[in-house]
Amino acid sequence: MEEQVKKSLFSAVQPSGSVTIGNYIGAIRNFSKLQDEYNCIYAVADLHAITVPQEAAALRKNTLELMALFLASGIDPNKCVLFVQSQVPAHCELTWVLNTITYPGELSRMTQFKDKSAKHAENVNMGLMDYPVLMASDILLYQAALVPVGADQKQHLELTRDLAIRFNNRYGQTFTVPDGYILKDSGAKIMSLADPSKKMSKSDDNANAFVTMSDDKDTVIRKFKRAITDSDSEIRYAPEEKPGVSNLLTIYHAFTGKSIADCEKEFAGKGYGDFKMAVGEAVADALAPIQAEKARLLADKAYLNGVMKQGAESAFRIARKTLSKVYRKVGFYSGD
Ligand code: ATP
Ligand code: LTN
Repeated sequence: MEEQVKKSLFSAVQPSGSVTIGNYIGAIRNFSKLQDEYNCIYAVADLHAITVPQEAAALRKNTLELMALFLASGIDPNKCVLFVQSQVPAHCELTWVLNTITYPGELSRMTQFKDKSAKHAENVNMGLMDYPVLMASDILLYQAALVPVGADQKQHLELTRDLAIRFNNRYGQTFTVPDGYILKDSGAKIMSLADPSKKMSKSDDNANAFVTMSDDKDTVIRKFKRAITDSDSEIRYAPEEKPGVSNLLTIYHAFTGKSIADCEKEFAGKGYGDFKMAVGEAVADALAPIQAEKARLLADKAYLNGVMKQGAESAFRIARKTLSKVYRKVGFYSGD
């Protein structure tokens, strides 16, 4: 009889600043929903974070905060492997090998590289260019079949597939070729509150453009009150025509679980002021228990350290198998 083996799934988020409700809706909140169906491996991608300037103390703080947020949003460290990327050296080791089958042109044409080099013109470094190869290593080390990410990461995933196929062709079957995984309900891309034609991003210079997972109730409500809508007064979902209002409806839907149609009905005949207030309240109410749980976890550093240690050990056990196979295939002498 054939045994049903669970597929492996890998994803990561960078500890590069305060996590926004966009990161949460598009990525993090989905992670815990996948943990029963798949072998889930989730990382805090601190090696990726240093490809743009980071302050050491802030990076350490953001790493702990992101770990606590992962746990507070329902990831169970006994069901998943949850770890900090820099604590598992295999990620850098595989990156070196994959670098030798990657062409510079493949990396210099990546949209994220072009955007981030324009934004950090004073620090266009090799790490920024190599970012996608490190990301490919993350995924391939765990033989992940699926990678849940937002649409902005599609190009990186394509490169990961190309590198896996190229290595397998050159050295024999070694890596699982992964697929992207977009959850049915999470196609949602959350847009900036200040300019609904741009995605909500934690590195936006305008703090009113995003709501972070740690904003308090007053801040959340203030930011929604200021959110850009339009001069019309109809609360209707029409992303092209009414991007601001549609974005607020998407956020309301994501945090309340009500369908978009029900949300439209709920606000029929009401003004934008009431609508924005209701969205702000719904978001603040949804964030409150996550913030409380996160604060509780952050106060228990010994527990967090333990989770990270256990996670790094489990990750290392899986990663080591793939890395040994790679080292053997490329001809590194191991002594046995
Ligand atoms: P940065 O502004 O530093 O580039 P970011 O806010 O875009 O960061 P990342 O750490 O690059 O966030 O992304 C983490 C995850 O969140 C990814 O899977 C990404 O696709 C998803 N994500 C980021 N922004 C949004 C958004 N506005 N809506 C939905 N998902 C998002
Ligand atoms: N680049 C990703 C974060 C990331 C990632 C990964 C996502 C690093 N390594 C491996 C999926 C799989 C981002 O979301 N910005």
